[in-house]
Amino acid sequence: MTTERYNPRTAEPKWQKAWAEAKLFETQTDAAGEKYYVLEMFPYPSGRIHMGHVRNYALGDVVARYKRAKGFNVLHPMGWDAFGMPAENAAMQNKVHPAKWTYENIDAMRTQLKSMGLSLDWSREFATCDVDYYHRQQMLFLDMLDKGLAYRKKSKVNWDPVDMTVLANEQVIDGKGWRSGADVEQRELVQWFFKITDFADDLAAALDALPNWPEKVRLMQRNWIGKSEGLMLRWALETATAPEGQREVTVFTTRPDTLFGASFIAVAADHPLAQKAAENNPDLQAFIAECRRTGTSAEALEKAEKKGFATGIEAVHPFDPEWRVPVYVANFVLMEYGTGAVFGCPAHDQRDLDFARKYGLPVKPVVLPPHEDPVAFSVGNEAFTDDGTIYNSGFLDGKTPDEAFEAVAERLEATDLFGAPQAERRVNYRLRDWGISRQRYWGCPIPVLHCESCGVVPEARENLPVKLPDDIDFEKPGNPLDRHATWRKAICPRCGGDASRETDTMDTFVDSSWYFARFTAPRADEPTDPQAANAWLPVDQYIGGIEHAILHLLYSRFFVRAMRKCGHLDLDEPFKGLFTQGMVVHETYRDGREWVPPVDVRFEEAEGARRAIRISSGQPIEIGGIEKMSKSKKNVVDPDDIIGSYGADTARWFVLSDSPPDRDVIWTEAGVEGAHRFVQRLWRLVTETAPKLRDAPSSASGGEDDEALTIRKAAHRTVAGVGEDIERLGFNKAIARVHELVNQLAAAFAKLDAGSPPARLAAAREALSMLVRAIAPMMPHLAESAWEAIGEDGLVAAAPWPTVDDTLLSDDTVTLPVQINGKKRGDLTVPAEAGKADIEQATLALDFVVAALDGKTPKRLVVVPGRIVNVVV
Ligand code: ANZ
Ligand code: ZN
Repeated sequence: MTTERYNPRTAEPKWQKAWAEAKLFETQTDAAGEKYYVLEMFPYPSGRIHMGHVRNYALGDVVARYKRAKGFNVLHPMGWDAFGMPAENAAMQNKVHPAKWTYENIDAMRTQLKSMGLSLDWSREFATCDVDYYHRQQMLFLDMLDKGLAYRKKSKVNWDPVDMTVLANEQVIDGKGWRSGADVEQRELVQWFFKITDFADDLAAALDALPNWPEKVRLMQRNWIGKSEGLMLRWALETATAPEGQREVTVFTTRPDTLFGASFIAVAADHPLAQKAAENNPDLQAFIAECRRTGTSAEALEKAEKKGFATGIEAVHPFDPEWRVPVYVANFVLMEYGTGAVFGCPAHDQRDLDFARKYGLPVKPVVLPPHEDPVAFSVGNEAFTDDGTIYNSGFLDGKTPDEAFEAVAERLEATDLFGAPQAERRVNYRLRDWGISRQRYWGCPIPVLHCESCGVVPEARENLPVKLPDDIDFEKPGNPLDRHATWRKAICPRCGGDASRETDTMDTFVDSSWYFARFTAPRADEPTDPQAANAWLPVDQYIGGIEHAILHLLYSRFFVRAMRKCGHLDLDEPFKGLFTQGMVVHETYRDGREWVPPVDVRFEEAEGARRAIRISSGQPIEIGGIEKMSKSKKNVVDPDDIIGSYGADTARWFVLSDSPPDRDVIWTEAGVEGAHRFVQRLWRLVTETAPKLRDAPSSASGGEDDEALTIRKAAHRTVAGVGEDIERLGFNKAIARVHELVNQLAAAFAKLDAGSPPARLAAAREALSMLVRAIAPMMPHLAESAWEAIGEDGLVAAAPWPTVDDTLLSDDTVTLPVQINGKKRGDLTVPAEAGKADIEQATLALDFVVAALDGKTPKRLVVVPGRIVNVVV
């Protein structure tokens, strides 16, 4: 009998259309079933989807389809993170309007995503650059302004004088603007901020309530928030050395236990004491100016050489009025952290040690490492930062650092200095408020006005949205909104006088901080419909790249807290489960200094080695390392090409099958071909078996037929295992099970004919139907074609997950690895009591063994019951 090959090019569009027409994936909030919200991080509309998207969306789609089959009311939406610089760059380079560029890209990428057969609710689609969306974002902004969660303050920024814009720290490379290459300046600008620090404690503490997040992401967030408990400690200044009017300096320290090891005080260049001291000191003024030229970021300071300037001021040790320590201005102290002043204890802090060695300051150890001799111990060029026993420290001697911390805190809290306690406990956070002002066009306008008489005035709600003007020019650098002829002119909603619009737009991270909430009621007049938001949120499973582990997730966590305060939803956390997928990587190819794309490469086997030949030149080229697919190394494979030649199911199957989803997957042509062969094999199995089952009884019981029971057990076990694997996001394991089941069924079905016992035919029919439903989340199109071929009703995408008969799961079979010439090629599952002869026979029926033998008899067949089978060909 001949069967036609499965043709994804006709089948896939057909099923996509059928799903769309049946509105299968359009979700109603009040539909039956427990809610399940699965979301993949929405894409930036760069123009085309890449393999990373394919992997991300395939992962989420398996979960969505599986949960739907399990009876959940599944929300699986898609949209576009559509504001941002690339659209403006395109406008500058290609003279195309950012909106046109963005929406054309969205159209192209939507078509691509649809060709993947994703079970998305497209009726909820939006782009963050839609007026409808940013209108609601402006409403949120005004609410946050009301609640004191948005405010303006002066802050230091990296200013690119050529592009005339503020740059993020990451956009400053070696002190130069990433695009312009110009020397970046530090400027003070009035900027808008969100008060994320209001929630610092909760954002850190609530991480413990997120067990379904990767531990490493929680750790990264915790470090980013950087909670530290310490003391605000006031030091008196020696009057004779202090600038006029200055009598004390307050430091923030987390190590008051090391106070007897203090050897200097250092303050930031912008600290008021430094400013005062510099008034009559040009050298200090010059030093301060030099400090300001280093970047603002903590990383920049970390890398810079530690430098200080002795001010001549002396501070009095809190525990000894005779003991004086010198005060320095130092480039490594950040004005924005703590108090902008520290005391240095060189023996127990590496930075302080480097500084002390450079300026010849004392290094007195006060924490003795375990098992060290107090007389002999000294610190060389490495500070001792671990735990030990306090010594050289008067009343603290013999205590642990924690005990000493307490003792110092208690004593200094009770000590008076100029009429107030000398120390106070303080919790400090590394987290800073979130600066959201961007001097860009393609972003959400901040809806406020500047009025000459009223100052900063929020735009009236009824005047929203503040729409971006369409007529803009990108001829000159800087913010096009600033130089627009009329857009800025507005009327003050408070006094009716002339006002001008704020021209800053919001950081695009704002757009992505609440989109998951908008999806729950995408057309609501208010930013959310609180009922829908509370019904759907939190997102049960969020899936995306680890590159968003910190900012995007933290900002979203802040947003649900802010939105709760404004009454838009009532929710602790936005994402209950988080999964960060690995990258898609590929070999690189090099022709001299030129990178060669995989499509221009073919391979030859020469002397047992694999050689790469450049197709266009016929010349051998170098095979490089396996790296993340990137345009710069040209090691990219276009999803369109793969879907065009093999179909979406093959692409989905391959990205899901090859490695655990949190690891990188290596894209290989051979792997894709293997996936495609499997698609065809499944199709053959279904279409060759279906006709034999036409008269099979519809209910399978197994009965007394052993073979029927074996078939049923295999199917039920596989489905149970696949379900568990999908729940745990172990897709590669689920796929391995399907492979095994197909091997078993192929062997069993080959022996079937219309005259086989009815029980066996019924078991086969049941197994086939279960197999089709088990692959449906991963290969939804092939599954539909197969569903139709076996004569089932309706769409498999709407069919329930097969019910597993637990009595068939008991473990009286064993699975043995099967090797061919010593290399594992597959598995064999046999009844636990199977003897050597049974196992031999079953091995020889495995189709990969049949293929390897190619009609010959094996040289040897080694069976170790319960352990392994080896076929020597
Ligand atoms: C004395 C000391 C002794 C310190 C010692 C450390 C080790 P975390 O944990 O990150 O909060 N520090 C405080 N403010 C600073 C600023 N504005 N710029 C640079 N450094 C600053 O770090 C707190 C510690 O970092 C503080 O404790 C202070 O140095 C320093 F053996 O005080 B410590
Ligand atoms: Zn006014």
